[in-house]
Amino acid sequence: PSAIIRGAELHAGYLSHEEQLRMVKDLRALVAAAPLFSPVTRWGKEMSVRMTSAGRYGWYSDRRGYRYVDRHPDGRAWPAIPDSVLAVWRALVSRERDPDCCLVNFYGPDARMGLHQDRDEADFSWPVLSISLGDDARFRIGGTQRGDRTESFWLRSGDVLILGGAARLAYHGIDRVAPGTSALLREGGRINLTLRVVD
Ligand code: MD3
Ligand code: FE
Repeated sequence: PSAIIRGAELHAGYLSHEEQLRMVKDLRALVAAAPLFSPVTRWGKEMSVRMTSAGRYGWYSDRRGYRYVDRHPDGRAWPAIPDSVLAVWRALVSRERDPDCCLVNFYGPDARMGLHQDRDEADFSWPVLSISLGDDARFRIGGTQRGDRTESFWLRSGDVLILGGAARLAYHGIDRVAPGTSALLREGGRINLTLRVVD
């Protein structure tokens, strides 16, 4: 890794431009099979980040709360995780076990993700792997308690972040994206992929 920040392993510039273009092409097919939607929190508020998933499970939220589900809200099964994405997991995390879920987060210019923990998965000994594509984003990470001091850094297109060990249960979020900082996506914005073992 190029840096370790609060236990998070940053592989800055891990993906070449060609690899990023390949991934965006695969993600366009993914989104055609599983359209982006705006999850609603249990408080009835629409999230500013649009989402979809691939793999055995996808992440979903509505007024009943958030959970992993085996189908897209339109009733179709989630598409397979693209090989271009699996290759990153296999190189950096495991050749033994593939992830169950690839959550796709799309950030327009005003999207944000508040500070939260990811704890809906059964086994926290598996890390979460995150891939950033498109515009730069200000990422914030703290400790395992909500009140712990936080640190922020920029995530840029092609960066890979691995959250394992103590960082697996760290509070984290996206404060803002910086519009127009990348030309990778013709529509602009930012895509974050997170690969997870769910059960
Ligand atoms: C730290 N996504 O989908 S990725 C999420 O950029 C999420 O869309 C952000 O937080 C995004 O849940 C941040 C980096 C990340 C992902 C998972 C983590 C950081 C994490 C899990 C545990 C600790
Ligand atoms: Fe998260």
